[in-house]
Amino acid sequence: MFKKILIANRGEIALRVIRVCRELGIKTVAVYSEADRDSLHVRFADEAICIGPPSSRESYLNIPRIIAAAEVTAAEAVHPGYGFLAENANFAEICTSSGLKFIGPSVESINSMGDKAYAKDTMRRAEVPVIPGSDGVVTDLKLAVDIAYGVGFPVILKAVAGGGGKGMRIVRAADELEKNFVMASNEAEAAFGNPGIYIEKYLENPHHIEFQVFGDQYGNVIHLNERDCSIQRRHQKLVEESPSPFISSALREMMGAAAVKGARSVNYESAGTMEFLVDKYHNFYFMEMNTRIQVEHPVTEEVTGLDLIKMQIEVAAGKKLNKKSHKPSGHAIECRINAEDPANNFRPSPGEIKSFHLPGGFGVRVDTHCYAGYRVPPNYDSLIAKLVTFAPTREEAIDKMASALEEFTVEGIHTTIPFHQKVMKNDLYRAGTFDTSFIEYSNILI
Ligand code: MV4
Repeated sequence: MFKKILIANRGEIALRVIRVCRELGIKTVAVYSEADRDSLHVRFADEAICIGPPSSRESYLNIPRIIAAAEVTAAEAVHPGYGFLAENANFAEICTSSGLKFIGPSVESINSMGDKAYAKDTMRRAEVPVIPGSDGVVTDLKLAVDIAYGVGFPVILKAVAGGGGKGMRIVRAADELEKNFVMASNEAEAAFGNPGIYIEKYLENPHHIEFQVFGDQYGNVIHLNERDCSIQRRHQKLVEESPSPFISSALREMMGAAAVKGARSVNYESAGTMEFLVDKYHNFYFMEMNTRIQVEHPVTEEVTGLDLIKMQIEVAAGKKLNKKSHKPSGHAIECRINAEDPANNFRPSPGEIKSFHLPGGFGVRVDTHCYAGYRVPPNYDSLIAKLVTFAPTREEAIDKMASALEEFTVEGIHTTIPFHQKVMKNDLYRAGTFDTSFIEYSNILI
């Protein structure tokens, strides 16, 4: 086992990793920006190194500084958390060539999923259903028109270097294709330094259902069922749950088998997520693969009883996956508590938290790095806490969440708590009849 791990991240995920390391008797090194001097990850780690000014680009994305911090502290491995450098193949490669174990998938796996069109081709070859559309990147307009007529309008244009909704355009008729194709390509070039665009049939109001997968260094790959992440706003997930109220056990089995087949085809090691869109007819299609631990991983931990961060560290150290079937049970829901004002278009609301009271009790979990007196910096992601409830049934998990939200008090800044209270009371949500357009048609923001 590793003796010392550097955590190349901040916030609740840095704390989450530090806690597991302590349980395993592993020493920890925190890195932090000047904006995070008073953060708990700095205080809870055995050692902490300042890696630069507040801007992410100069701190949490600063590869030479992070590698230097690992070298001076003699860390043996790096946990990247999520966001920042977690899916940066260049960072994983530099870790490896510096003699540091990158706690995540191989450079090859990250690369094979980083280009979204190539990832789709890879999955198609592995016989995982993919959304109908172009084979890879589309370079000229004439081909784009042919593909669009082939799959039928509407179509969606996506950046091969994008993901998570950035740089997408929906095209409803042939005469809109040319200008959108040119604009999408220009935007992709500006945003990602890669003008590549691919085309898909646009699915109306799909469900976003993702499968947690896990691989070890010996070719074993398992899945740990799904998370339904359909409740999103502008491609930011707000509520996640497992199991999905939309899929049958038969569909779950088919999607799980496809997720494992896809992950195995890229020799996947560590925690990963196969994202699928599911249409109203229950057809499922691979969309992208996230080659990292995700924000919403606690939902899966609650229903499986497995510690996914601990598993990542153990697998990275060469441990074999336990393949005996994990039988998920019960229902888990996560609400993302962000420092944002839901009454004002989810405008960021950084600043000092004056008072902070956490809910608790049986089946209630809170992952947070915040405390009374903590100043939420304006420089990073606005997530301040993940509130997770677990109960035998979905209805009980929702009721427990409503109660926990009631108890959760944050003063000094705005949070998404009032929004989540409305969701938990919403009839469509409670009935389990929601898809990715829920926020629009539920009128929940009005
Ligand atoms: C789609 C789609 C419909 N059809 N692709 C949004 C995030 C990005 N990863 C892909 N996204 C979508 N891709 C096809 N072919 C609809 C969305 C989409 C969406 C997906 C998941 C969760 C919320 C969403 C909200 C709007 C659009």
